Amino acid sequence: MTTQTLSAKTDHYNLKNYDEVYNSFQWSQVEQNFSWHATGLVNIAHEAIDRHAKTEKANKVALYYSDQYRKEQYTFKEMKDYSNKAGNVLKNIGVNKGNRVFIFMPRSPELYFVLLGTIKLGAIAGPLFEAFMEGAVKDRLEDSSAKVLVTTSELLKRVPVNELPNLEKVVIVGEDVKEDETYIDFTKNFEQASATLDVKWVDREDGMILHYTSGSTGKPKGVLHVHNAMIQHYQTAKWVLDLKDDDVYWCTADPGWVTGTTYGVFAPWLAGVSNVIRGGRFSPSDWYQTLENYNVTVWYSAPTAFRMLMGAGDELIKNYNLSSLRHVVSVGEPLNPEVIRWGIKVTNLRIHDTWWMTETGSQLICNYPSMEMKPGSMGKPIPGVEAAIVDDEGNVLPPNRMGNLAIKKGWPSMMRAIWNNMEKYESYFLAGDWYVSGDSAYMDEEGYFWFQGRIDDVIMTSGERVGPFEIESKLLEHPAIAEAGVIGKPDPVRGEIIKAFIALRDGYEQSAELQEDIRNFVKKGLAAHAAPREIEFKDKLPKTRSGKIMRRVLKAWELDLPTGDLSTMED
Ligand code: 6R9
Repeated sequence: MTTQTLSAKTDHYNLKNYDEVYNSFQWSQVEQNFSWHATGLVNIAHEAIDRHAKTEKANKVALYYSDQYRKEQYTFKEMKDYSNKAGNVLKNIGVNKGNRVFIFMPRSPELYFVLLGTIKLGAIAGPLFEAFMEGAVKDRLEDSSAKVLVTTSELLKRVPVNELPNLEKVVIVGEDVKEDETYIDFTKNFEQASATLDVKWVDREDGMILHYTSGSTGKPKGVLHVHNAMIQHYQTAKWVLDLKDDDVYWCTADPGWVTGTTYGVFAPWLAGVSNVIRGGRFSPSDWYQTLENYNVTVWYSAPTAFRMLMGAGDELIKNYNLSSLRHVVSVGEPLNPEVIRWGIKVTNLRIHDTWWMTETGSQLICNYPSMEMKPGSMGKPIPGVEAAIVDDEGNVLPPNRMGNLAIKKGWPSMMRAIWNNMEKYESYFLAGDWYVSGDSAYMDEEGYFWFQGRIDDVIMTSGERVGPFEIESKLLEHPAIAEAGVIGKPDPVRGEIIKAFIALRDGYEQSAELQEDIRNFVKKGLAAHAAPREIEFKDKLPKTRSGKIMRRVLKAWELDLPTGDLSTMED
């Protein structure tokens, strides 16, 4: 265990006295900021955008958007008008409170207008990664009974519209869209739409966003978040992102990942700051240029990106002026101490780790700017949140004992349902009271939490959370494959790479050509990032008596580790 600490100058940060605030804080103190205080009803999109359009912030830039082809900016007033227009496009085709509207498109200003417009109608937005292939798209639209999909002409090829009976309308963002009963031209309708919209006032417990996330067993789960989450989005923007009025903030995440909505949309705009969104692919020079061009002050990214920037070399970064940066934050995977050291070397800033999950809706355990930092530790729970290490019965373990990282139920942004599967939802809670994260960790004597790994087998590759089951299911659709088991294999750059163990059907011979064919099959059927980089052929795979593939055994073989208890293993 490393106890090396890095201290901060605390005077100018938002959460100056963590211990004092932790001991006295109540979430009700934050609630006073929002409109439900007066009316009992609320809408997170109104609070994030429209509220500021009525103040001196109306002409402040809310969104700085850029990609390879576009460079645009929008004030809070313009964001209000354009999200109203997008809302009207959806309202005119019958979108109502509670309907699921899925958004399957690359980052663009329109994506953000549509997301906000959907939520303004009281409907539930379902953002999807543009990398998804047909099977992945279908699973999610089917499970959620989506009524409307907003996509581009390009991505429409991956939407099996005829196999989705609940899907009533497909809104296409693009040129020369042929309209009929099903297909709607976004651009034409957006131009004609009114910029005035009656925001639907909803209960704070009403749903607003549905993020699908992978588990190690079963299909991807729809994690439902409600408007009430805004309390924590807002407060963590202050405490953890340390956002202040004159900040220019950049969160690099795509809205297909919860980080790209909670911290790419809601948190910065609830806090009323200028938000940078960069479309297109990762490229080190592009990213440094983005930081320089917009004079970004607060930057939220992920260890995989930091590691790739590190890999691009310290010479490259010297070509850019990053002197505007004052606070750097990380999420998604454990933040390696070497990365923190690199950050200090090249920017003179500490990178602050934050731990949370799709299911938790916002940050829970963090390194605050005002806190002494222990590199390699995730930090401490935010005020208003109780975290502990518990055993499998829910008993709290003493310091330095590894166990289940658990959170006392009831923080404002906690998920409220797994769509269509309340049994799964209930299974997250031990003894009714502790939310069990599925991560293992320990807490030291000073209350710092140290991440150890996933208890189940979910793979984190380049910051994407990939469930082995989804990949295995796809592999089994390949005519040559009898059995497949997928694991994450540690990789210094990507966190993990995907390795597949495959047993072939009779009559098929292993070959390099077949490996390539299998890889392409997953690429086309699921997503490029889900395709196994390594494939190994086996006569058969280790399985439990109930037929579950034992990935931990595959992993142990691969890494030459002890296999652990094999009592449930089939013969
Ligand atoms: C926001 C997000 C959640 C899982 C989580 C854990 C891993 C996230 C981490 C971290 C170590 C951190 N994770 N942050 N592990 N240190 N700071 O990532 O949501 O995609 O649902 O993933 O990611 O394993 O349980 P999600």
